[in-house]
Amino acid sequence: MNIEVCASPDLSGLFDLEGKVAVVVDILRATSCMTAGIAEGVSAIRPVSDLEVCRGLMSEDYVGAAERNGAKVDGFDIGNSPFSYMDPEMKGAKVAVTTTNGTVAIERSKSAERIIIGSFLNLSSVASYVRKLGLDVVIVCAGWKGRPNLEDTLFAGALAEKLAGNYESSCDSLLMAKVLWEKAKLDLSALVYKSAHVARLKRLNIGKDIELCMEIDRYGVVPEVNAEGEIVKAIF
Ligand code: 3SL
Repeated sequence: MNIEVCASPDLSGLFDLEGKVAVVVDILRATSCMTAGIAEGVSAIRPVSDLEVCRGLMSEDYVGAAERNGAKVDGFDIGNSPFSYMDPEMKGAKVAVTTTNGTVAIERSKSAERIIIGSFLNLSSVASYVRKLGLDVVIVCAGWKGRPNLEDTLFAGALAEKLAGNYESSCDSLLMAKVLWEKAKLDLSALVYKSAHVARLKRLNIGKDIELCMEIDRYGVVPEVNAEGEIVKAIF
């Protein structure tokens, strides 16, 4: 099987996702929120890229989650903190979510055979599930407004390491991700704390969110987009 990395949603047109599994990643923080939410009992998450579509879903019994440029959008129930998704009151809830980059990356992955949600929080489970699916893989990084970013690229390297032996590749983005991961893995936070997005988020005082998003294998779940376009817990 083959594995590639799409370093930003703006590059997705260069990848043929048909018949493949897209592993979408937005470490800070969208896919970490989705992983934590599904693991802690949120029943389904509907990702949408449009703010007004998301607002409309709030009248259909969805909890509305919206973030732009890191901040919660006025008028929505929650923003984009994993701790909001982990709130015991969210057990059984359905969430409609829109974020600056993460939900765009999911939207751009629509032509894939399967879309699964990756984060450091569920790294090993994603690797096991991907191996079980036995399809070619494209890791779709959310990046930041069309640019690649450090933390999603690191995840791509970490997942590639877990899949080594089963997958081959001639993708330089994957090679770069693996080299970066190899250098950073012993002290992941030290490097991520130098990233542009951590600097951007500093004004929001969300150090505890960042720490949580760096935890490896806190959860054993794999969120997956189902036929209705909702993210639910994959059964495997
Ligand atoms: O861009 C996104 O989708 C968000 O995850 C960004 S933030 O972590 O909420 O700033």
